Amino acid sequence: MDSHKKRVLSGIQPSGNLTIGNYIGALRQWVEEQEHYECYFCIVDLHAITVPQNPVALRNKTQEVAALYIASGLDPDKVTIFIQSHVTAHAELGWILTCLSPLGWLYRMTQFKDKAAKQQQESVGAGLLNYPALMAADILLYQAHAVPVGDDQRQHLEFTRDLAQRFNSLYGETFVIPEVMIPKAGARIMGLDNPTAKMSKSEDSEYHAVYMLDSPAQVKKKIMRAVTDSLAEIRFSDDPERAGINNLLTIYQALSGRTTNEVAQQFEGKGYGDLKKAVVEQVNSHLEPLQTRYNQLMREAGYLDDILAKGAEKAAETAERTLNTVKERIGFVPGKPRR
Ligand code: ATP
Ligand code: LTN
Repeated sequence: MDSHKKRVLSGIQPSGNLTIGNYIGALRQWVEEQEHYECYFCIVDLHAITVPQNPVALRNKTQEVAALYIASGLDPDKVTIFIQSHVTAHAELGWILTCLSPLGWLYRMTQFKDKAAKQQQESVGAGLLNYPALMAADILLYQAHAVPVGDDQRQHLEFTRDLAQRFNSLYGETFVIPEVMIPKAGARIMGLDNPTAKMSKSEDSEYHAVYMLDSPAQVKKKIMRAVTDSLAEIRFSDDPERAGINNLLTIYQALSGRTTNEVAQQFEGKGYGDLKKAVVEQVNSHLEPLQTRYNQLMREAGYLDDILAKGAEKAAETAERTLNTVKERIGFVPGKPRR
């Protein structure tokens, strides 16, 4: 890996089946970036347990997400892929940054408010509130210059930048201040059953999301049932009443790589059924080759474990360097950590 390249870090939680929102908003841009940056991509299991998880499902999903990274086109010879909990520096810096995070900043996070509202108040874990400090640790450990994420993560990136600046001004220049990198098309794919809410992998209603491992028939069924409106006009719009059609157009545009104008022209005067069929074709033509690679990977016993072991080793080397500097700056006595 070329050490003169700028660094990128990002991650996805193994908290369910990856959706085409994760693919369009995150994974697809990572595949582009691997050519231009020194990249670190992790599967953030420590973040996943900020809400309750079934242990067996968590283990399976963690491996599945790793395989989907590679099936989407990430090349393990070019990028470092690892499981967050395999690199203990994340939990360590996460704690240090938790101690530096003002409660006011944490309570302001919309993801915390949304996710806390979905649980019984007494069962909301403290980890859900501290989530952004751990995310900041993920990013700052690698001195990442850029963080490619969907639009919903913008606020967490602002938090990371503010916290890094706070640390730097208290203890001296230590962290690179990272930039957020949001895709131009498809930064916020909405739920098919409710196009005013973000498509999310931990939403379990049947017609909410297209999953990356859905069969062509499932994709078709879900998209043909997507909520639209009765206005019978296909155009991009930010009118909430037209959110369903806007979402389908956005998915089509992001996957086809066409411009907004090209897509608008293509569907002018067409019916909603035509648009839905075109979206089904686009989605399936992306997912089919990806699923073939996924199935091959899952058959090669040991291949994935090997990549993840090498990835953790490389990641730990980079992360430890930053962590040691941080420990020294805040006044910890140097010593060899014991496990
Ligand atoms: P959960 O529902 O478990 O919180 P999620 O589906 O929101 O999960 P994350 O693991 O939180 O997924 O996000 C992984 C990456 O995918 C992030 O960069 C996030 O911004 C992006 N992403 C998630 N959902 C969408 C979406 N609907 N549209 C665009 N990008 C998305
Ligand atoms: N919070 C992110 C997942 C995440 C992440 C990160 C993304 C955890 N650590 C570091 C980018 C960089 C989410 O998508 N919900």
